[in-house]
Amino acid sequence: ASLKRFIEMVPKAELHVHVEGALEPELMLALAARNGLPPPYPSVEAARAAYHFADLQSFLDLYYAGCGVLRAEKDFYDLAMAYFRRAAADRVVHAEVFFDPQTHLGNGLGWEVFMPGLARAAEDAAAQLGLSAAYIVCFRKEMSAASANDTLSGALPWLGRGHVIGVGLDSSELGNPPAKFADVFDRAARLGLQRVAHAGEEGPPEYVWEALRVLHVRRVDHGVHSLEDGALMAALNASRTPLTVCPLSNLKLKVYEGQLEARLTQLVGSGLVVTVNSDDAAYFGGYAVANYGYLAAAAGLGVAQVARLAANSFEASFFLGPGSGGEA
Ligand code: ES4
Ligand code: ZN
Repeated sequence: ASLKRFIEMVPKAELHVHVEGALEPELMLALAARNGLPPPYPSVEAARAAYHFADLQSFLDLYYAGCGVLRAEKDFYDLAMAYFRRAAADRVVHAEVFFDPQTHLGNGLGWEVFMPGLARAAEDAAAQLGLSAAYIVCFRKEMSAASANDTLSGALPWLGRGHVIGVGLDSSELGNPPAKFADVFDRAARLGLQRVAHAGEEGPPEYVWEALRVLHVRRVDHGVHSLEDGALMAALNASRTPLTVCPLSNLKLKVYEGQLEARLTQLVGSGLVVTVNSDDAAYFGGYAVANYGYLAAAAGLGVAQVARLAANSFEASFFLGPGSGGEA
């Protein structure tokens, strides 16, 4: 019981959360109605009942369909504010939040629709909730390097504190190794942006090596498949490159099916800078506290280890230190 209380109370930074993945079915259906769109599901219960995934792609299909209800600036404000309120209730005091511009651009929206809504939510989170927030633009890995480059161009008016502090890679991993995005990541580096990438979520350790050596990422998102390569684990340890691990996401997407608890236990014991994150909480069934709680139970953690994970989240954040997003 005291471990549960500690998990609830310890201040946390959240470093791997997709704002679109915080779209709870209640808000999804309300936005569909507000925008005169057909509801993606007949009811909240039907939406939750549909959230059973065989793998990453089967999740992404529903996630992108859900994004279709986001049409107006206020929709993005309401979505981000709902996440910040929920995160603050879990004692998240700092969040670096992914979003997928290509998805919204593909739905016919411009940057002038989604970005002011997201930015105003970050400002209100700081003022009303004491939660500092910034955004990381994700490029979708199955889309072209040219599309990623155009997306970075669209972000240029929005670089800086409380707005866009970095770039990442997300979406379909298998068959889309990171090196395709070498040039756009170089350009992001020259712009003073932080670089991260989803790698080793479903894909092999080679994709993590590529993210490190070709994209020069400061953090690896997921990275759980690094466990299969001892030299990679040693390299991540030596450079103190953090992994943003998302336990409930791995569970629901059947990463390491049957062996997940053992793998998470190994990761936490590895000495790497492991952090705990919620990824797409509305789809995977829990925000920060639920992810810490699941991991603590799965890996048999005590208060000292949970405190270490929370401390890691600040070490791994771009909030502190030279070259942090604060100066971008
Ligand atoms: C994602 Cl769990 C996950 N993996 C890759 N891309 C994503 N985008 C949103 N959630
Ligand atoms: Zn993710």
